[in-house]
Amino acid sequence: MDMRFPEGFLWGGAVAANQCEGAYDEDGKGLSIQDVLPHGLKGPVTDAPTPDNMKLVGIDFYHRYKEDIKLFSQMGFKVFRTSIAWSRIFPNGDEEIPNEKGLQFYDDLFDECLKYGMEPLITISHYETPLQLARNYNGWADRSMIGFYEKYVRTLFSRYGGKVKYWLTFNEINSVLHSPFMSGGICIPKDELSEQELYQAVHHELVASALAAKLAHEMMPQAKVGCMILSMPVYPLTPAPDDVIATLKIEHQNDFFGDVHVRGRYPGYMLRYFKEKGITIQMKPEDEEILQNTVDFISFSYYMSVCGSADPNQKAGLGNIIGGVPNPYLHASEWGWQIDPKGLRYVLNRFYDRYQKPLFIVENGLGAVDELVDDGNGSFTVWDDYRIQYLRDHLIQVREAIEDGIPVMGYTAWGCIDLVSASSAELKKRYGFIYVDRKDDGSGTLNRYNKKSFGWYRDVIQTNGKSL
Ligand code: BGP
Repeated sequence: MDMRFPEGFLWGGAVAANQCEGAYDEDGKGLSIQDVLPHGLKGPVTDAPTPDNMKLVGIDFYHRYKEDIKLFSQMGFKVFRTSIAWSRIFPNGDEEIPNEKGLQFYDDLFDECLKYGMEPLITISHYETPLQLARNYNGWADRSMIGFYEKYVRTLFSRYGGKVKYWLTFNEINSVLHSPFMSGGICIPKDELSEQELYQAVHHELVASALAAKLAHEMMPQAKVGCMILSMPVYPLTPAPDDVIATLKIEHQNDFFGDVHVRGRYPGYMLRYFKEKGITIQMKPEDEEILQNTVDFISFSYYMSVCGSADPNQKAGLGNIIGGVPNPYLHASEWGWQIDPKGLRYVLNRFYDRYQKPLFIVENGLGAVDELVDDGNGSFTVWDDYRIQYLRDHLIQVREAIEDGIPVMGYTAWGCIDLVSASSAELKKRYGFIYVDRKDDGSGTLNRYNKKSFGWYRDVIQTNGKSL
């Protein structure tokens, strides 16, 4: 098979503002929920930022973005995915006037990308709800969030419409079911939160997402808007029909989000679920119509697959926010995430069979402990052959899916530069092609070093996949 990818394939990398920018209180930025998460995510949120919170400094991307974008350009990135920190634009989330310094920062960042011919791919909300919206309104549990989000989105579209073509409405929108605080700013502890409240919050996000698609199409005719879904294929643990149906039900929990974004209405299996659970979603008369503003493409993260089983004794293993029963045929990463390259081909096929929309892989990668070593000539590097292996195996499956006839728009490797992990809030779980000298005790120069994978990815991009 010719390993070359289609012409114009958008190769690149992805980060999120809260995991790399740092500068948590600079230039008028307000606090976000990330600024009060405890170190290592162990324990309740803190009242105020504490110095052991790795996100406060991150990798100092806020001050070093020029150096970093230059390094990305040396790898030949065609696209760079990042998010906008909502609390830089509206520090409390609900003020009238946006913060000009925050707006200026992203103007400068996007200009820097465009200077190197790199398209910005922007996540509007990536686990960064302004803290005051969480504290005062309970985040997405409250309908007023739709209005605050709308205002934020209008501000972004009118300011950056000429610079940003690709927009994602919410990072991993389905994760709010599993991580209501981080994903939705909902302050009620998870075990006290009812499904009624949770699905009401989901409804608010879905309406907000559709509203963003509507506004984008009205305000920026050139723009393409995507939903962003945490994808995780679920295979039946056995061929027993009960396991197959149990698997279908787990899949439906995720399909629900893509279905609404693409079909513009609630699917029957969800209406049945709500009925059986006694859940009544409060809707405004206009909601049905708003939901019909569907997305142009589907983007997703992919790290692992899981199994589904009807047996309640099967225990869920570790995973990317959503866990699941481990697959006996797969090996796991150091963090217990089961590595399954073929699952990526499967997921691409499944999304396309279901929706016939272009697909964008906006997160994929291996989180690992890296060791920076002296190469003997006074320079330092990381020999991350394990990361190259992981990425190569997954990209081969992307190529297979393209061969299956799937329109894949692009691929942005997650954490293209080391950053603070979302699930563990630590820096020792590294994904990057670029090593950042910062440790979890806060020490380090913040200097950047290219890993072995840096040159490997540069060659992959340069040859459009042929060198894989
Ligand atoms: C996704 C998030 C990212 C990212 C990634 C890797 O769930 O969208 O923000 O961090 O997973 O996860 P982690 O950082 O927990 O290894």
